[in-house]
Amino acid sequence: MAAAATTARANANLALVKYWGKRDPALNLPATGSISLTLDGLAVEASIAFGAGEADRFEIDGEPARGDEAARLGRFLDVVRETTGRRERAFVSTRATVPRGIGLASSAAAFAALALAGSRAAGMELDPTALSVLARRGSGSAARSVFGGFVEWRRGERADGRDSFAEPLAAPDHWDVRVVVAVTSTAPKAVSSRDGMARASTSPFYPAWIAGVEADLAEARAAIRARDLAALGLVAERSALAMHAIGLAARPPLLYWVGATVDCLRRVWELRTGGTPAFATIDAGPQVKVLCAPADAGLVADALRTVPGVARVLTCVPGRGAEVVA
Ligand code: 2P0
Repeated sequence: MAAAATTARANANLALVKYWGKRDPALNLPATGSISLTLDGLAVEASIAFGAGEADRFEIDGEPARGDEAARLGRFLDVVRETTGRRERAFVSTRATVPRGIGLASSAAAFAALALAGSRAAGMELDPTALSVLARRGSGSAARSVFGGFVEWRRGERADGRDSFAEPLAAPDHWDVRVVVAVTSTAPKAVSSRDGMARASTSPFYPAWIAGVEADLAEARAAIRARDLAALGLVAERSALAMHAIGLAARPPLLYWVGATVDCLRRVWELRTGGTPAFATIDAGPQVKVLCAPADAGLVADALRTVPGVARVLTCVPGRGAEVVA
């Protein structure tokens, strides 16, 4: 008989110092450390029930998962079984609170929720470090979404990845900041993060990126500790632009931006020139995310809304880590 499902929820996270490239693609071991902020509301709920039939079944947003997505969920379920010792087949479903494929409903939230739901459904209470290691196997950035607030994912040195997990740097209530997100395109992205990262190694700029990340991490940690928005904003903007510069010089080139991405970036720089501390970051897609103070979020949102091509603007606050909800 099928066991009752366990459901967990996790939020997406925004990388302030980016994860871009792997030292081991099979285990999602990163080439460098990274630092993120977990964002409230950009959540995925995942349910897992073991003993649910002859074969694994997967559902995403109410539809049966197919092809690559089903295969990826199946591989992750195998990792959950390997970690917990459960052997039965399972029914897995995920539901995002934001539209998929626009660079916001991330695999980070999904695999952090799946790691928690899967381990609990299997009867295991993993400590946060082990949970982060498990989530990382589904998607690298999911290691960070296990935790709320400001989070650092350590690169680790071991070949088996046991020392490559995330840790909280500061709780969500340590520092009240806002992230204003400008959605510039709702088209599914042409190149996945996974493929984009693989291509990064063909760029002559990649070694320079690797060489600079430790200094960025140290600056970001100090800025978070001191609640220094300008210091954190500048390092986050620099990390994002350097990550995208790697792609421009890759072979073949990789550019995630659309025209409105550039216009939003310029609008943020104009705001700064005008005295509003606002700082842009961009992930593996065309959306622009702007870090600012709560008092400036309305002004920043209004400024981005008037950029031609911006379909939607939403404002996020720091969010909690993964939690069991049922
Ligand atoms: C990050 N990104 O640090 C970086 C910046 C996108 C740009 O982590 O292959 O979905 O599953 O480990 O975690 C997105 O990549 O990639 C990502 P996999 P993931 O947030």
